[in-house]
Amino acid sequence: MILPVLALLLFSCKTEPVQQVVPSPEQLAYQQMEMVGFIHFTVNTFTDKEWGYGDEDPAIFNPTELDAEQWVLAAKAGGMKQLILTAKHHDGFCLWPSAYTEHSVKNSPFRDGNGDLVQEFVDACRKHDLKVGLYLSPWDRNHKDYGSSEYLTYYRNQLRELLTNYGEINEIWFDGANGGDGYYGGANEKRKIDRESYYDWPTTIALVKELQPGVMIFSDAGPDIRWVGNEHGYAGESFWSVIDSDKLVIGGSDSKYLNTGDPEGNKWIIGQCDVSIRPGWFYHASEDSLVKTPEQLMDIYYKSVGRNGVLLLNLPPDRRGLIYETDVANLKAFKANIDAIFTKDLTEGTTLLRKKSKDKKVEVIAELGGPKTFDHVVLGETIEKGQRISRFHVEAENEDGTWTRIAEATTIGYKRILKVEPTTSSRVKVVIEESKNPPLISEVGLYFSGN
Ligand code: FUL
Repeated sequence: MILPVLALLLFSCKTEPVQQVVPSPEQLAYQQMEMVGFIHFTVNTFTDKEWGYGDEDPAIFNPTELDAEQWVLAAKAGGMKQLILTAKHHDGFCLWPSAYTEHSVKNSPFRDGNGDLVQEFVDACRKHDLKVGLYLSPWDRNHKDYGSSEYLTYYRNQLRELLTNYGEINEIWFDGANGGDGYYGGANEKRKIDRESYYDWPTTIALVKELQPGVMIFSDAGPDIRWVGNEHGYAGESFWSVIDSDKLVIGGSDSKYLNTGDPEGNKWIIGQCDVSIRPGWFYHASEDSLVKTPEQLMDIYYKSVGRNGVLLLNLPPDRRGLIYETDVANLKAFKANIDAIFTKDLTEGTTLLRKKSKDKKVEVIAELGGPKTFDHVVLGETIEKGQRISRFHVEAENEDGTWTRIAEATTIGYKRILKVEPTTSSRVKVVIEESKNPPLISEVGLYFSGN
């Protein structure tokens, strides 16, 4: 049951002793999407590689049945609210006919060299009401100037193209892989860059926000959305949306730190849990039998969305330019599973009591009006007011009036999903043990997977 914010404020409107970092309205809306999708597609799909060297002949980019609407419909059926396309991966090949390079779709057989896959992607997303994100790899193993300041001009020119020619773009994704060997216009050498200074990120970020004021920027360091430090889709068991931005560097942040966040941090930066539905980010026929099962995807869901993160699930199209049948089927089964569990909230229409225990702990008690059986507890904080709770537990009342502890954890944030042993009870209590400021619970839900 969702609790009205006003009642909660009245309940706990004492002094606010500690400064509270809060999300922007845009971040709040982003978090509410819960699941977004990734599309990794480029020359790698045709060379069977994960990282192209940069010397690929554009002629190999030849999807025979490409249909961006099929991607969008699959993602939508899987519960995703946005898709992010690799407009350019590390190999430098551009899926749009950039005016600044010949290394693009314009020199490929795709749509006889007249294609623009970014446009097709954007059109398909808009047609079916998905938000649009673009990935523009800062590392470019094709470009001759990579490593010098000229490349930064090239990179920003490309951002300008992507952020002015395709209408509203909702997210820009800057990955952190950087520098190393590559083709570099034929030099075939190793190029090292200084992660802290080379890209002059503040200038690029300002440009992005100037061109698209509403856009959300992802990187290891935000400013709006951050990496969670692994590519398994797992947020930390304790997971703060707040983090100290001074400790973060794009492409050089401590992955353990990213995986927990920091209640003492100075910025709200949403944690985005990226993972591929296959072992690789790009499609490889050899991995057709290794597509994650609905059960594996569920496990990821609990460890991402269920721990206050946003899940970013990659669905790589194959050489036809279509998301492979197994991937689509498993994705749909995953979503059906989520729907089956989380459709009927057993607290709906019942009373939630808020009180303080004898030892001054805030308790929220759900009166279920008779015994109900559940095996999932879903909690949420009123994150508009910040993420506050750092320890809590859940108890269920027994028939004889005693209480049994059924779950305990640390952070809640936007959403915390706890799987518990099947429990039958008429009253369930959430006890907040530690909280930075007065705790504000916005949601208590109880669900049963055995319906
Ligand atoms: C990383 C890249 O190196 C991988 O190829 C992939 O794109 C992943 C999502 O980000 O930084």
